[in-house]
Amino acid sequence: MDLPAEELVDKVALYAAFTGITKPSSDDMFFLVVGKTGSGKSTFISQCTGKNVDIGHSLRSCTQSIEVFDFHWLGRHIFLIDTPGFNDSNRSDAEILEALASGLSASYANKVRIHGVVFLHPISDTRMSGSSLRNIDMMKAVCGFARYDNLAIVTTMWPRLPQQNDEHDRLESLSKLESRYNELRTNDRFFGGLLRQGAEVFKYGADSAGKVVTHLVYQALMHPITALRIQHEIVDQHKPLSETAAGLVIGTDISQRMADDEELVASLSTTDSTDLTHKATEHLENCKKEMEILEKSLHDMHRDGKSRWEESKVKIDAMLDHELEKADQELLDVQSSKHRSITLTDDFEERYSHILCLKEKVSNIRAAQERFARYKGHMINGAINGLAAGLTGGIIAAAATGLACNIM
Ligand SMILES: Nc1nc2c(ncn2[C@@H]2O[C@H](COP(=O)(O)OP(=O)(O)O)[C@@H](O)[C@H]2O)c(=O)[nH]1
Ligand SMILES: [Mg+2]
Repeated sequence: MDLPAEELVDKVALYAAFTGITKPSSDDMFFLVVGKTGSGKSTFISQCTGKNVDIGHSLRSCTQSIEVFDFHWLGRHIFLIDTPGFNDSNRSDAEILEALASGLSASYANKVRIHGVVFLHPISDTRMSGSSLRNIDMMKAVCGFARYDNLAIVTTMWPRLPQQNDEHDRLESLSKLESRYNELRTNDRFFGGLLRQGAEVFKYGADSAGKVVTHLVYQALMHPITALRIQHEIVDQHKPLSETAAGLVIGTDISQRMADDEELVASLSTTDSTDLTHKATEHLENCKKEMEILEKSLHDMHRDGKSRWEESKVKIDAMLDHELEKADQELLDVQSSKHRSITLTDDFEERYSHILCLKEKVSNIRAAQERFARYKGHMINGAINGLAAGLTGGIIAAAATGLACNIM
């Protein structure tokens, strides 16, 4: 079983691959996985990787930041980049865009290419909710492809098992879902235009995650992507987030909300609605904070990322030290027979295998520390690319913070 410390360093290694700190091989492929919270991103990734991805069964969004997963398929090393959905209850769209843009810019600056995009959409959405539309708009703004051959739209949440006793109801609900599916495929406000521009649509369940990945691998070989629009805008054109297509979508929305709040505050100032004034003022402050995030340039994200990395580095080191100390102590106790259960059973074989197990644990943590020290060196010295290393630091820092919460 993997130790938390090892998992942590594995995460660092996957981020290092995505952001080009360690050079990927020319056969490696990187796919973005996007869609609103609860659309089934983690479930899809779990099916691909066979690994335990944090699948959200509550309203809380599990992926607070970008997370990277990997597996082998068709003889290639495939990386899936799990992204947080826009219009989420936990984080503002500006924060989500910043996380996405920092990761994608670092990656592009270090010559790692995105090979395709998986967009998940729950067919169970009875009508197109605001968050579904927002996520479609943001995907288009972030990618900005001339053609969408490298996009797989995966509809999720199709009914699973047929219920024999309510066949009539099942057929009726299926036929409703099918007509919704057809509307999604034909209406340009949804996926119509994207499909005409080369995107492919899948039904998750009837179509496996492997089929989707296979499609994207072949598309990537036939239609390689040079850059996503947001990567080009930030890295090549030096635009701040607010001037990118994705930043403009969010910025317009924030400006509208600010105008509404200002109007509300002005109308309330002469009345006695203290609570409402307080709420509107607080909301206005949050909007201003979001606007400040959008003002960030590549340089600002680099600086912030670097300082977050410095903080997280200390935290990760402390976690590794703590784990090693605990395992060392446990080993000492067992070796000196202080461990009660072992003394009581007095079973030589059991004791011997326990000692071996603990020795392996200690050596695994030491190996994790060594691996981490190597990545740390790259980040600190900017050995590969000073600019991107700082950005990567920010992303790893975000991941490390999330992991620290899980572990402690
Ligand atoms: N019925 C059904 N449930 C699903 C499907 N995909 C995901 N879920 C469930 O929907 C919830 C949210 O899925 P998750 O993968 O965490 O979504 P994420 O927020 O996009 O990562 C979880 O409870 C999943 O078990 C699907 O295709 N069909
Ligand atoms: Mg998830």
